[in-house]
Amino acid sequence: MLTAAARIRLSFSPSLNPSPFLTTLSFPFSTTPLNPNPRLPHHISATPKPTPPKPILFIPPGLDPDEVTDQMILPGSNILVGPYAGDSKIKQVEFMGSSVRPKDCPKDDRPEFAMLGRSNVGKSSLINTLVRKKEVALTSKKPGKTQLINHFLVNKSWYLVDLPGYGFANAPESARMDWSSFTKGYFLNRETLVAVLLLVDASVPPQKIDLDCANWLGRNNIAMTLVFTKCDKIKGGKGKRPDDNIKSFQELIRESYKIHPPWIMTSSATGLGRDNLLLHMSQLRNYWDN
Ligand SMILES: Nc1nc2c(ncn2[C@@H]2O[C@H](COP(=O)(O)OP(=O)(O)OP(=O)(O)O)[C@@H](O)[C@H]2O)c(=O)[nH]1
Ligand SMILES: [Mg+2]
Repeated sequence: MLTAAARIRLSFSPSLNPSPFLTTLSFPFSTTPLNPNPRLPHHISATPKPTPPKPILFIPPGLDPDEVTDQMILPGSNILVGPYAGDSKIKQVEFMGSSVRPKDCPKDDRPEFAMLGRSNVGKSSLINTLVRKKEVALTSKKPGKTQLINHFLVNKSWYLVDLPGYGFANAPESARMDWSSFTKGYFLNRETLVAVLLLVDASVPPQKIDLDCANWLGRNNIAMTLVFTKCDKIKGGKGKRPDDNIKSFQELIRESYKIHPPWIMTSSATGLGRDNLLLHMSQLRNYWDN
C-alpha cells in the first residue's frame, strides 16, 4: 500500500469540471495539457515536436531515463519495463460478483484495473484473454452485453473490473449505465483504482467518442493505459490498417497530451500483447502497492 504521504502526493481531487462524462459523450475536446498517469512519476524521453515525431515512451517509476535503450521497449507499445515489474502470471481467477452502482462495489483494499471502452470494443474478451479462460467474462457479437460492474479477483491479490461499454445508442434505457453518477462514484473516488485500461478498437479510425473519453480521464487526473484491441483485423483493400489507425490516434492524442499515456497493441483473437500487458500491469500494481 502507499504511505499516507504518498497517497496525498498521488491523490487528486474530484474534477472541478462537472462535465457529465459519457452521459452525452459530447464534451469538448480540451487543449489543456493532460497527465495520463498522475499517480506515477514519469518522464518523456523525446524533445518537443520532432519531425517526424519520435515515439514518446512511457518510462515507469524507478527507471532512469538515461538508461533507456530501444531493446527495453515492449514490442507493439511505447512501454518500458522498470524495476517494479514482477511476477505477472495468472494462477487463479474468481468472479466476485456484479454491482449495479459504484457504492455496491466490493469494499476492499486490494488494487484494481478497470476496463473502459465503447460497447463491443472487446473489454470482456480481453479479460478472458488475460486470465486464459474462455467464459470468465461474458462476450457477445452484439454490443451491450456487459451491463453491470463485474469484479474478478486475480491470484487473490488484485482485481480486473469489467464495465459496461459506452456509446451504445440502441441500448434500452433500462440497460444503460448512468455514466454521470458512475464517474463520480467510481473513477473519481475509487481509492484502489490503479489505472483505467481504455480500450480502443484499432481496426477503425479514431472515433471522437474515444478521444473525448481519453480527454476526460486526463482532465480528471485518472491514470490510464491505452489498450488497442482487434489488432489482428486487417481490412483488405478498403479501410486503414490497425497500425495506421493507432498512429492517427497517437497523433490526435499528442495534440492534447503533454505527456503521452502508455499504449499497447493487443488482440484477443491471437493473444498479441497479452503477456506484455500483464507485465506492464504488474509494474503499475507493484508500485501502487509499495
Ligand atoms: N477479431 C477480433 N475480435 C474481437 C477481439 N476482441 C473482441 N472481439 C470480438 O468483438 C465482439 C465484442 O467483444 P466483447 O468482449 O463482448 O466486447 P465488450 O467491449 O465487452 O462489449 P460490451 O459488453 O457490449 O461493452 C465479440 O464478438 C468478440 O469476439 C479481437 O481482439 N479481435
Ligand atoms: Mg463486455
